[in-house]
Amino acid sequence: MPDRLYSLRMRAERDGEHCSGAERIAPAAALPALAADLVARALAHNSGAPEVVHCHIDRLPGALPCRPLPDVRTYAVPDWMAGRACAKGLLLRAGVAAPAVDAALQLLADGPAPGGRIMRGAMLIDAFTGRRLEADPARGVRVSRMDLEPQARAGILATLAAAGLGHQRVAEALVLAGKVLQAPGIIAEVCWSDDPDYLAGYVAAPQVGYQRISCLKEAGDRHGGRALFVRPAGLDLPVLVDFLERQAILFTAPGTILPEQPWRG
Ligand code: WAQ
Ligand code: MG
Repeated sequence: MPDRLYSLRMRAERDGEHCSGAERIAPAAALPALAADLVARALAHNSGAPEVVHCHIDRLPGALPCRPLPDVRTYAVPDWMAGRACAKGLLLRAGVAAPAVDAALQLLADGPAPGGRIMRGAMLIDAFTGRRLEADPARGVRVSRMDLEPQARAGILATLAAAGLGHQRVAEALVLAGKVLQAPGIIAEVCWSDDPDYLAGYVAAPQVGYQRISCLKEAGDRHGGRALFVRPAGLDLPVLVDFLERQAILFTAPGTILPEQPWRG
């Protein structure tokens, strides 16, 4: 019987606004060092010192579902405006209606929480109307309880690094998008960081996987976030939110990693 695994969740805030967060799954023996790492990360985050750091550990059920990570493509764009056009094209291709794409990209650009602030979680957006579905527009839905499988972790990170994708943000975003793409009723996700120095982002969709876009915002821009587009027909919102927030999932292998290509619209 393998060791039971635990979910470790960290998130930091200041003045009620999200600063940073992380999601890990690990055996008990790894938790003290991992918790110390995540607390150090919360305190060192370049958005400034947090006021509150939440660290939450809970034990997971015995057998967790295991999946491969999504395939990865990278589209090279000359600047953030071309990047937004690329994101729009990829979202339309995934089946999101134009008004929903435009509404989501505008919200991410302006700050999707009330007052133009950063959200703690993701927006849930009706893929046809663009209407927001999450109960609390400041909190959003926090995708939680997902990680690389502990035994497979080093190998997957080495594969990503060998493909030029060694930045910690890439692995974390791939794991998050990997879980989102398994969720019932999801058509696509779009994301860029709130970090003013990290300009790449992605559009993920079930048929194509994780499509990186080399630049989605201007250097120095503190806005960012995530929008998950949901098919309204047959939607069971509580089931979807429970899956995203509570159902644990592990990733055991990398997907196919394709070479960078220019975006040709
Ligand atoms: N669940 C839902 N939303 C989240 C979560 C989560 N677990 N973590 C972060 N967010 C939202 C929240 O609104 C953040 O402000 C926003 O996403 C951005 O988070 O391939 O680093 O951690 O080069 O700043 C993507 C591209 C990087 C990586 C994304 O996001 C690549 C990134 P950040
Ligand atoms: Mg961030």
